[in-house]
Amino acid sequence: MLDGIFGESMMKRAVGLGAVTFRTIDLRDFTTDKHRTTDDRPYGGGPGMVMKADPIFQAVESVRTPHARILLMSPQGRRFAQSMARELSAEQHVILVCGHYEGIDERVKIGLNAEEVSIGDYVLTNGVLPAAVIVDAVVRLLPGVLGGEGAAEQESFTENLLDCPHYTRPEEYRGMKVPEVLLSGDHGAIRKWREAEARRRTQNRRPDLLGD
Ligand code: 4FD
Repeated sequence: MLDGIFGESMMKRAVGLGAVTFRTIDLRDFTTDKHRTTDDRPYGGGPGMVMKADPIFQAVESVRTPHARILLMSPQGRRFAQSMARELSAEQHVILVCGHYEGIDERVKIGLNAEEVSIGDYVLTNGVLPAAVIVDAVVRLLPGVLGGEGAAEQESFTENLLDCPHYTRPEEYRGMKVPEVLLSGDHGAIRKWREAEARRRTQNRRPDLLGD
């Protein structure tokens, strides 16, 4: 799955620019038993399986550098947001650990000094899609990766507001017109309209972004 994502055009451009390098490793390659077991039954009983500590330790230790930041994808984690994407885009080395099953042996988090990160309040079968979300959000912030310079900066969430509505040609489509102000050429009025629309949308859809 990750190799598919890393083969996507924005990722390829980023790699081509030398802005980032990727490496995927398979936890099963760090097991020692015949069945290449990465999970086991939970101590204390109960349903589901738990990711064993050793394959994860071995895998991470095979790639970690002194400055590496280690993230564990988990619904129990700190919530990923644009602010963290910005933070990670300044890191030298990020390692994303994608677990399966119900959970990961707690000693992995402590022993590897790993941070648990969640992309939202839902449970997926594994951490690969959350890791891909983080990679995408971070890579597009790297210098030169997005077409227009600064394009990543002037957008939704950089000032804690939702984005304003956008329009392109034609001026009228199926009876729906482009707001007059956007055709006016009055850049001051356009800026004010966009800001007011962004605020109105944020108030309606995401009042949490304005309030607390
Ligand atoms: N919301 C997320 C991350 C992982 C995941 C898993 C413990 C489950 C959702 C550790 C439980 C890993 C998220 C795998 N689902 N599933 O970011």
